[in-house]
Amino acid sequence: MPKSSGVGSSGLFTRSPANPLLTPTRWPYPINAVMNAGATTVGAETVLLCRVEDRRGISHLTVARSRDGVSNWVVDATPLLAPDPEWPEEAWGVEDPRLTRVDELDAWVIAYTSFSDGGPGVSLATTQDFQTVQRLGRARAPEDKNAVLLPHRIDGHWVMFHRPVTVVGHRADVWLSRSADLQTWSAPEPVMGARPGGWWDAARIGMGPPPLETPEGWLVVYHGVRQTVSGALYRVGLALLDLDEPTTVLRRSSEWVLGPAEPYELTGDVPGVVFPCGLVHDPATDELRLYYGAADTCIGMATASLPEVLAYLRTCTED
Ligand code: BMA
Repeated sequence: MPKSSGVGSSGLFTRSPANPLLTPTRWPYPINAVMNAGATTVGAETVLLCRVEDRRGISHLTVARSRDGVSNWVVDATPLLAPDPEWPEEAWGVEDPRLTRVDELDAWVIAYTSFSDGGPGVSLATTQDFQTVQRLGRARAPEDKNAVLLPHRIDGHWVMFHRPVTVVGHRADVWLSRSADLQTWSAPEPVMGARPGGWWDAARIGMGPPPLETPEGWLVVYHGVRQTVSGALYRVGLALLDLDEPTTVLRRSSEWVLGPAEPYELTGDVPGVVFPCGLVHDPATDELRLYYGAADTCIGMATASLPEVLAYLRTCTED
């Protein structure tokens, strides 16, 4: 048995009894699906930036707000970010946003997938109020997605994790690139790879929400994919990266900590998917709230205790 199996990897996260928190039927305008939301807090409110798939199959990003991060969601009547003809790389949609609060910019950076006939690539935008956005443009050319920015510079450079698909070998691993200005990015450096063979995260992996800074390292929540005869299974794993050198993996869960099990995770447009893009840490209670897309159809949330998550990771090895 793997070393980490005895310490409750399966009990670390608890689904909200209110799941699914957001569904297509409670949207203020007709849509096909709502999923994969970035998350943050603005004052006393939790803000989700939701990926909304319209009834053409094209995605845009719309804000939903709640006082407790669980109930009474108020959904904006119009998108915050929708494909714009001035940005042809978004022609087939904008997807899977991740939100990073960046105090140096007095703004949130939105890292999202911009999709067009060139394939999916990484784009960045900023917002100061979740009412207007300023696009920074394409940061990584196709095929690349699952980008997240760290909240502050390391050694003078912004650090962005992302998931290019390599031309040779067709691998889909997590890499990072650095930038002095959020415009020009360095050549990618490898961080964490899909595991081989029969592992739950063998087909491909990608960052979930932006890593959370903890005294023990950057806490990473990532998705891992297993290819099966009936399609892909998307599950969630954990890792810790070195605070000063985030290409260094200190710990990585051998087991997944959340996988599709509930009806709303097993039934939908893409069955068998939990896909986290948002993480909120409450410093008062040390509770983590993980927001995830379920079956590419609705949004779920699961809670965990940060001290318990870190205690679990201490029992894991680096690979
Ligand atoms: C990934 C992304 C996600 C999606 C997932 C499961 O490649 O495109 O947006 O939730 O597949 O379909």
